[in-house]
Amino acid sequence: MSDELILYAAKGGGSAIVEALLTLAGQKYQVRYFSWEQLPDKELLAINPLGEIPALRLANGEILTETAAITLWLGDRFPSCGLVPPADDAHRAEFLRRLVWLVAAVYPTFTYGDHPERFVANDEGARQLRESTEQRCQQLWRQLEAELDGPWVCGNEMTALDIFVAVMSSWRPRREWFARECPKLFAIARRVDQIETLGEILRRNELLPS
Ligand SMILES: N[C@@H](CCC(=O)N[C@@H](CS)C(=O)NCC(=O)O)C(=O)O
Repeated sequence: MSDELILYAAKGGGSAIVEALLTLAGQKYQVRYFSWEQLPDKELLAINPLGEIPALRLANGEILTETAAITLWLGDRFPSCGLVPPADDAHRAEFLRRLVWLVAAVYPTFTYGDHPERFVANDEGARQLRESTEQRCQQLWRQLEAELDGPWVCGNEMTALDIFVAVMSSWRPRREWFARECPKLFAIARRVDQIETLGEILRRNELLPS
């Protein structure tokens, strides 16, 4: 068994967040990309019964899924990388609240909006679900935009949450909408793009033009 971390991924998906976090944590990893047409893939279903990326195979063979869990695991394992504010940090509670909010409120708008046909019986229902999840997604981003009071999502230091924003703002309604409607989030995403190693990952994931 490989003692290297293996990331199960799909280009442009939430696995791009984990690629960036592993890179910032200075960890070597292999990436196995599935094509979107392949999903849900048999091999991936055996790794993650939800059939979702990202999934991370740890050196001991254990599988870690869920972006928030992977983020917190990285923070515990590599505390000096600054991705997760430590327990006694003034921004810890805000970090935890926003991390869970991103995966529990924003991410599901894509779960239902990307594949509405899985959840409703007919085309009209699918169209409505796609439309309502897109509205909800925009409303949530506006909420975060209104709350922000620092250069980064959690104050003066970049954290893992800024990486979430850079990747997720490349999804619907996409960066042009953020530039217009959520300029603070857009500025955060642009600063992340400009970090050389992260810009490379975003380009590899086709989230930024190459
Ligand atoms: N709760 C999961 C959500 C992961 C997720 O929704 N992944 C999407 C791609 S970004 C996926 O694998 N979609 C493929 C499918 O549902 O078939 C997390 O936070 O990691």
